[in-house]
Amino acid sequence: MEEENSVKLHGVWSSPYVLRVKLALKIKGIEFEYIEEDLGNKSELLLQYNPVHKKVPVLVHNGLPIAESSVIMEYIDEVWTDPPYLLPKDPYLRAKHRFWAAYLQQVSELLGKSLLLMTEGKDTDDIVNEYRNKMDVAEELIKEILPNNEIPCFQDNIKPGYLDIMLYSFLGTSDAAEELFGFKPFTAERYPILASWTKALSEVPEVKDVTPPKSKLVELLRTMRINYLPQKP
Ligand SMILES: N[C@@H](CCC(=O)N[C@@H](CS)C(=O)NCC(=O)O)C(=O)O
Repeated sequence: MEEENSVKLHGVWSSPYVLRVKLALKIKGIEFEYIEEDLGNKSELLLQYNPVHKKVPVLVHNGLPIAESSVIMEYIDEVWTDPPYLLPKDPYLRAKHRFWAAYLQQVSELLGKSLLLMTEGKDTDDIVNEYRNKMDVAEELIKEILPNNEIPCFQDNIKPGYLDIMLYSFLGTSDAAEELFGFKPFTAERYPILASWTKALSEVPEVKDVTPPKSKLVELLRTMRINYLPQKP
């Protein structure tokens, strides 16, 4: 039988989706046991807990599995009701944060596809353009939810929240791509708000604590590239 208040997270260290859940747990101050999965040889437990997608992250709370990073973050905020809150209490602001989080999710998928194509040595011009156009819109319009147009926009100005986590989970580790491909996912010149927001997040102790080291990510991308391009190590 599961002990009361047991919190387990199945993940892989390099996953931006798993990073979201680690950040949410750390920020809320929730103790958890972390189980590193091998996606090439998924554990029976992972397949049992997430039979639909068979993906990480999966959070297991008192024996009950929850899948999908956004769903998990909302669950955490609803179950652990003490502050800091991940989502604003005001319904309109909460809707706005969810709206922008969904938008950032689309942007992060474009970045993920761009990096995958780079890893495979394929042409990325179209997808990178699409990514940058969406980033331009975020840079221009996301300030509607920044209190007094100020950065950082941490939830309640105390700790990073849901939207901060969504932003950081794809921009916070993107400098690994720069080192390997010479591709800059964002620059302070073109995206001053998003860049200073990401930088502010990277300095928060809980965030530093769970961000994978850049050198390890670069190594992983390098290995993936070698596997895709065996003739060009
Ligand atoms: N929409 C999911 C995406 C999770 C996801 O793509 N996880 C990847 C690791 S980054 C995975 O488990 N991949 C295993 C597979 O595709 O078989 C979420 O937000 O949690």
